[in-house]
Amino acid sequence: MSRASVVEYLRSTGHPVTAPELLGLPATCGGGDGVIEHAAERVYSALMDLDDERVRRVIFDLYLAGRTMVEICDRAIATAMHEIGRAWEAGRIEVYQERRAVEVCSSVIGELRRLRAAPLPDAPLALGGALAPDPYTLASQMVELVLLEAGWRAQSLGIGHPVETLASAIGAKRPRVFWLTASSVENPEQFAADCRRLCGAAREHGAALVVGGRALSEGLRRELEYHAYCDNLRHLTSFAESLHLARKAGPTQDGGAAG
Ligand code: B12
Repeated sequence: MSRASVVEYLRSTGHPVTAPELLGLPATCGGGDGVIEHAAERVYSALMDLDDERVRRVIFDLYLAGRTMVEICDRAIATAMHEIGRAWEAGRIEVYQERRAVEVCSSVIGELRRLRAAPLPDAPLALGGALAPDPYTLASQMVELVLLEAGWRAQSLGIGHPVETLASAIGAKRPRVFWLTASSVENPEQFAADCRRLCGAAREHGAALVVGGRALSEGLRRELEYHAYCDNLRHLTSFAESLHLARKAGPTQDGGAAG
């Protein structure tokens, strides 16, 4: 039995985890109540203390208690990062604490990804990332994670891309969904032109272009071309689910290119 199946079994049955370290989880994890409401505060406090193990414990406790990747990302990690932004702005925390927080969250997201079973080879493909010069990394990693959870073959291409290389990826890999994260937009006109280019590539190759991120104000969104905009990851999974359902109901059942 794979590690992913054991973890999935424990989550679905609520069985106590007796030796979490054998599963590569923090030694003291498994006793959490799974309450999501105060999770962001706990993550924030552990991040600020530079207590990596406590961050992992809070997150894996939530996961073992049956919380979804969407809840963990939207409500625990992202909310803690938003609070870090406010604290940095108010001068209550140091830059090194903010930078370390990104490192630790990125690593925990990677660990969560490895806890999932590999997607089915015929699952629909989703690719995405961010355009240069947007330096924000966590959002695209989270999108990948929640789409994996939703049964997609999701792969984040990372950040710092010239638009042409993302358009090439759409043409070469034919994803069913292509996501674009926009956390920082320096030049709105250039961004709108890039988005048009990506939407054109998506249309040509049968993909849906999904956009999201804090930089997409209502004003900017009006200037953009895309197929769906999502405020958060919960909205993304609903959208992804609707595509899945449409695909199941459609005439072809193959797992290949979008259409
Ligand atoms: C970490 C951080 C940085 C790091 C990022 C490093 C990295 N590797 O990612 C670095 C050092 C680069 C940085 C730089 C700066 N930062 Co900064 N940063 C942050 C911070 C604290 C966290 C960002 C983060 O990871 N959030 C977690 C993500 C997951 O949350 P999210 O973006 O909201 O995403 C959620 C949704 O929007 C949605 N979503 C997002 N994208 C997508 C995409 C799709 C397809 C979908 C479906 C959904 C979706 O789902 C996510 C989960 O719920 C934020 C605070 C904040 N509010 O986020 C400030 C913040 C964004 N930064 C800020 C500032 C001021 C700066 C700097 C100008 C600081 C400076 N003087 O240099 C520079 C600007 C850099 C630039 N070119 O834009 C301000 C921006 C204020 C403003 N008015 O715009 C913020 C808000 C802090 C604050 N409160 O003042 N920053």
